[in-house]
Amino acid sequence: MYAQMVTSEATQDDPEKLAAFQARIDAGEKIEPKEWMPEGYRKTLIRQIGQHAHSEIVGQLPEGNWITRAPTLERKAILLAKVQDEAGHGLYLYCAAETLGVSRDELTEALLAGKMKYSSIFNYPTLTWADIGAVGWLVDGAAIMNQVPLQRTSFGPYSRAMIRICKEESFHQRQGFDIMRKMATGTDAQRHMAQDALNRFWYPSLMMFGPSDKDSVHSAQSMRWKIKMNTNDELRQKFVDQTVPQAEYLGLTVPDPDLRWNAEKGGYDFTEPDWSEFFEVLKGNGPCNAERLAARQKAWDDGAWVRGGLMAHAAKQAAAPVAAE
Ligand code: BYC
Repeated sequence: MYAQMVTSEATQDDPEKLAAFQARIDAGEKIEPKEWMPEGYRKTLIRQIGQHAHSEIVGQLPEGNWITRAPTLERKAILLAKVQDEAGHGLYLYCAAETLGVSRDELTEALLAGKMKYSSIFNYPTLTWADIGAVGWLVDGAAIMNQVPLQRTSFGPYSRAMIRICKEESFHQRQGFDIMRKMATGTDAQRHMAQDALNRFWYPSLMMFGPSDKDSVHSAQSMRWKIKMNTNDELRQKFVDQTVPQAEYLGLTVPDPDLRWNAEKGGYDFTEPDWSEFFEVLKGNGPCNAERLAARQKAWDDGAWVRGGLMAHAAKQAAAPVAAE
């Protein structure tokens, strides 16, 4: 079903309808689920929203890994709340995808079959407590940079989900920065851990924005449809410009010897990530790909009895005669 919806290139869209649709997008109107939309628009949304939902759910794993080892009760409570928020974000996004005619089960099965992606960033391990700081500061920071413009995306349910998600992401980023501040101003060993976390998470965070514009296959059409509001390189540049002064404030060094302020362009020149590493991670060869998918597969298998029970209950309810008042 998912493959049929997403990989089929054939569209029978009427040119007049297409033009009227594009005019609505250009005028800034929101498109709602039951309204006519081109097949390509629907498929692109299912792909992007579905991948985004999977990222939120898989994103719980590297952070959940530290709940039992958070250094204080307060840090534990905060991290627990953050990880629960990610589950909620996944839920909003699966619901938005469902309005396009694909079920949450189908999306999960596509993920487990390797037909859908989730963000490359979650294929990197969280080795120390400082990594939880780096994830909040850099990974949630990159997520916000990407998601704030998506609040204005053209598809109504996606846009509304983004508004709620962005509010919570801001808190997530603040908690990450707060952990980094504490570590960076702590003992030598803590400062070393903070620097090490920045060293390992800097380039994977830059990769979150997707390949460079020349290699981005979907950007041009997605921007015409306002499914995406900016190119990958535009957002990456904004992220670097916002984050470098924060690293300086923390007294940490961004692991890029060629990082320079470029007054002419009003932004930093920086070294691109190693794109061959990015594409290897996308192919399933990152440090944690197998572990992440195995965890999702186990959760899916362990939940089979709940899904089965709910479906049996729903079928029984549907078959039962309506009780007289
Ligand atoms: N990882 O043509 P392009 C978060 C794929 S986490 C994996 O530029 P597009 C959070 C791309 O899918 C952040 N795959 O694609 C959660 C495409 O392959 P397919 C999640 C990537 O879609 C918990 C191919 O590369 N955020 O929020 O126009 C804790 C070519 O790329 C990645 C979202 O998902 C990647 N990094 O642009 C903390 C935001 N980058 O699909 C934080 C919504 C690219 O043809 N998504 N690919 O097989 C988007 O804005 C866009 O989908 C992207 C990619 C900018 C990510």
